[in-house]
Amino acid sequence: MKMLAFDFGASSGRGIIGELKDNKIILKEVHRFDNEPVKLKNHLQWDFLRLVHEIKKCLLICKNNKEDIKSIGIDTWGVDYGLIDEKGELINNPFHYRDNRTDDMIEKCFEYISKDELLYVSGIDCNQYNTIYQLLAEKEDAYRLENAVSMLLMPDLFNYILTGVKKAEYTIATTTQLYDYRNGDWNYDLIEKIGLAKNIFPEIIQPGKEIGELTDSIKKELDINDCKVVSVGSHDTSSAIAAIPALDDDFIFIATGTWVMVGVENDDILVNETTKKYGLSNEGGIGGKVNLLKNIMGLWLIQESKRQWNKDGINIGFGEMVEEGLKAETSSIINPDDKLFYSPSDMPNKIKKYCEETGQKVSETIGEIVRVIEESLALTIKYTIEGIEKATHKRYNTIHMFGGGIQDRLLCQLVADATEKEVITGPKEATSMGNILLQGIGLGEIEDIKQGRQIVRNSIEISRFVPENADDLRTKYNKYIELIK
Ligand code: LFR
Repeated sequence: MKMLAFDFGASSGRGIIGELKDNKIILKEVHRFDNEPVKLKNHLQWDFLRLVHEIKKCLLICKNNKEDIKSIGIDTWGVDYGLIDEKGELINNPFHYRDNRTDDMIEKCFEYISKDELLYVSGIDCNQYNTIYQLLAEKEDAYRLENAVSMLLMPDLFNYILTGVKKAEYTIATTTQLYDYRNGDWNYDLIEKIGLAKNIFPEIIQPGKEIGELTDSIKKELDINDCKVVSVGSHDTSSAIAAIPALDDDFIFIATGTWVMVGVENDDILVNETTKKYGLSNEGGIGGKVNLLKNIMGLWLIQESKRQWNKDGINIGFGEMVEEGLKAETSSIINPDDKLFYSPSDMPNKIKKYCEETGQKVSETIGEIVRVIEESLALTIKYTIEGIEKATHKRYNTIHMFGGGIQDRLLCQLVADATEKEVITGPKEATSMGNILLQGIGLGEIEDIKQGRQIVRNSIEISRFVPENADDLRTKYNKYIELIK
């Protein structure tokens, strides 16, 4: 039984076939492509047509390889969306969450609702990329909203293109900051309050449900058979968490990729003074769980440094960068979440500038810069875990770390050293695995997440990192706390 997962990240996308066999899940990557935003005049936008093209290309590869695909599931990064007009057409390319149109929108939003109330009703921290601020920015060029009959978040938009069905999947809906956990539906009061039309928000569906079949037009164009499209944890973070190979319930998770998400699974949303202080969010999870987490500006800093070095003619890859970082030493620390690092442009220079302005030794070499970024990420992770432990009044002994970033053994070791906890790593392709598990649940092949996690455990090799050199980071942690004050 084969299922196809599309996993769109903010820098690349993948088409992966997952097969369930002997209580194991076998993944085969069939297509990988770049997802590079385009600056069109003044705004950073997603190349949506290209992404649809890549989906079709992948479906053709599957057809030519005679893969018998039973279903398709799509997951993407959070918060971004497209607007659909009354004829069913996409009004414009979806904006990138890093576009600067939301720069002043958080303050604007507080004209309608206080920060405290917003945090309590949405459970989500006020990050400028959240859909709520993007929609407020959208109001400044109202013609698009005036013509919109639906707002579809990215995975919902792809599902719509494939099936013609407009639905809002729960996990991705919670990233908007417009979802109301108390009613289990869109927060229509808030939507009205900020001046948006209620009817553009589609009906919410849970993960693991059938959305529809491929449209006739796609089947005809590609000459392919019927295939179901199933809702998965369509927010990539939620799919990845579904695939944690955990045997018990109490663990810290660290999802690694462009962003690093540090959190725990809870049964309900949790908002208190501590979650507010630490900037924690409650994002919709799988199987009724709510993921209390913080988004940390993760490997984005590494990706952007690489991009700059490559642009400058230094032909270095991620693996070599990690090797350089392993050999280097640094005394400097940055706050990875500083606004300075948010938008794309010369990252190594920004890091140098940050060190200079904070009176620290300026990192010069590639190794030093990689080391500064990764030690600082590990310290931010430690800080966040402290916040989570305080907020939940619990102590967690195990950390599960997964996603593409676990290939970076420097980062995994630094996390163990900084937190002084054991780190279990795997799977690397957590998001695709979670996506496939949810399709399996949707098709009745897997009972629930518990069984799904056991299947993941049977399927992968996990590695362990134990704290080795805690002293150095313990000293640096005090400096980090001073820095973020
Ligand atoms: C991770 C992620 C984060 C979200 C960020 C921007 O890929 O989905 O959860 O906050 O992307 O959408």
